[in-house]
Amino acid sequence: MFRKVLVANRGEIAVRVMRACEELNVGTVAIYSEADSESGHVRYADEAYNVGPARAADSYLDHEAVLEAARKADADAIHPGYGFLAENAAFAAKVEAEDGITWIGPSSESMETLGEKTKARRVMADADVPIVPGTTDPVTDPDEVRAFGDEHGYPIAIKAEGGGGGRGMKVVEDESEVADQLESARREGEAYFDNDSVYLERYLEAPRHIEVQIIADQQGNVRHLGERDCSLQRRHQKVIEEGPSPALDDDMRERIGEAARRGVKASDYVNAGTVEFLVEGGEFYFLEVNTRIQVEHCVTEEITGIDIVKWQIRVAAGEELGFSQDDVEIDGHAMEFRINAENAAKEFQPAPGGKLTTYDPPGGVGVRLDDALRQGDTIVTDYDSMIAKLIVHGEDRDECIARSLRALREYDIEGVTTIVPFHRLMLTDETFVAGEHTTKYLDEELDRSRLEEAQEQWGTEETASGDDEEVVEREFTVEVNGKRFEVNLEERGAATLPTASGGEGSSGRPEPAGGDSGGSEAAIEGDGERVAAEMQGTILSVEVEEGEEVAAGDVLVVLEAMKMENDIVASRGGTVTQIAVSEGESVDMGDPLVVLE
Ligand code: MV4
Repeated sequence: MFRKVLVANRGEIAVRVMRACEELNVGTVAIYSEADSESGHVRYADEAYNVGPARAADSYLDHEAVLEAARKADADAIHPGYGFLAENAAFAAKVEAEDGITWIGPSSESMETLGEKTKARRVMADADVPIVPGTTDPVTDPDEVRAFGDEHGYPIAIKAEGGGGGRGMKVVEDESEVADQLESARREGEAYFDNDSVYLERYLEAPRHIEVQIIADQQGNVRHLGERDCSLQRRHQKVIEEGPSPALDDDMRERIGEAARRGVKASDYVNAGTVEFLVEGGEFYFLEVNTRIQVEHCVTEEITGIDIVKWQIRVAAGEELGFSQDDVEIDGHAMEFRINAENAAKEFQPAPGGKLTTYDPPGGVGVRLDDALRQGDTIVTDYDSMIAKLIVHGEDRDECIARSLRALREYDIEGVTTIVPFHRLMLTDETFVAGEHTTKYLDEELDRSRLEEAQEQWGTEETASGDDEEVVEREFTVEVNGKRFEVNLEERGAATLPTASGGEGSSGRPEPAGGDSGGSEAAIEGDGERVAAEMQGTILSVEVEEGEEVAAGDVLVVLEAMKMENDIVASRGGTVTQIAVSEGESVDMGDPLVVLE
């Protein structure tokens, strides 16, 4: 077993992995960016290393910085969590090549193989796993698409080889759209994934999203741990996950689990993974493999009693799985509610960070809270709007729903807006309670006015800018047993010393870079209102032109961040006098996007 594991992540998943380490009597190392110096995962770890500034590309995603922290800490394993570097085959390969440090996760080769969508489809088809009718090789010619349409009918999904999650899919409704959509899919594939290969699938109109949890050891044992239903999504973002699925009967449950096992076994896969399927018309079809632990793994842990993260660590250390497939039993029902700092009544707009003036999570029978927060923390929203996960277990789905309502009523959060009101609404929504929602329900069917009512009834106000206490940094030289150390101390709440240049916001941190971080090149002129990026991300589209009149609420720019599409809207009417960004550009929090007079 390892002595010390570096968790290359932050927030709730970092604490979750560290808890598994603690139970295995393994030391824990955290990494943190400047934005996270006071965060919960740093508090929890035995030791912590700064890997860089707030910008993820310069800290959590910086391969060398993370590896250097592992070397400095003398860690003998790295757990990536999810997101960040969790499915980065190049980084996994670097860790595999590093003497004395083990990668806790599937091999970089498995990531490469299963990350290439057409190859994954071939592997699955060869293992007799049903795939969506389509091609297992890339297509380049519109005539290939038309021929596919003649055979299988429309609509057709054109998917990017390197895509996944919510990106890289175009839907062709009829033959007239073939050439444009094929060109658009290839262009976006090149822009976003550096890979213009695309393949075809018959488009399923309103599927459910069912995924099967897998764990495999180095001795060739592969177990499935049942399925999760992740059909309740908004713009490809999961919000509530549950298990077992209310849409599967026992026969399909058995078949989909065994299909996942066959597919993973054929891939020589080791460690934890998830096989995603689309389910429609009583059939299931392979979609893709996620080669990491997932946000929603807790649902499976609660209905099987199996600690997946501990098995990840033990399998990486060479241990054999200690249970057979027949030992895996599904007990009761569980739901996971992602507690996102977003305002569901405002198109799930990310809420500004703030001080958690009240943080009083629920408890009691069947209630699990995975977070890295305590009252008084300042919410860091540089990376992901999810601040916690509430997981609830009941003896059946009805009890799970009743218990979840009780837990959400108890969940007292003040100081930042969250989607708790949305969750309380869904637990009284007829379609969701009946388990009849599909992946399109939130985006196309739910009445938006009900979100506003829920926010009115159960929402909390955001604090203003929060009375951030002053942070004063002082440098000291200390001598211990004759050895001198230079030490930087941060004093919170102390009187601010007069500084020569100022240049820091109330937070005590430097203001976000002013557009010189790979963001807008144009100098911003004039004294109009500067509409700035609320978070780091990539410009998906610019929806206005210079000189255009806009009204309050009009979408100016769509920013892709935290795997979500975020509409940046005009707060008031005006004329667009300058556009500082263009499609595909990356921007940092605070970078100017548009100027309105
Ligand atoms: C599909 C599909 C329908 N038919 N493929 C969305 C992103 C990527 N994970 C695959 N996705 C889909 N692929 C075919 N052939 C519908 C979706 C889809 C979806 C899938 C799962 C969960 C949520 C979704 C939301 C919209 C579309």
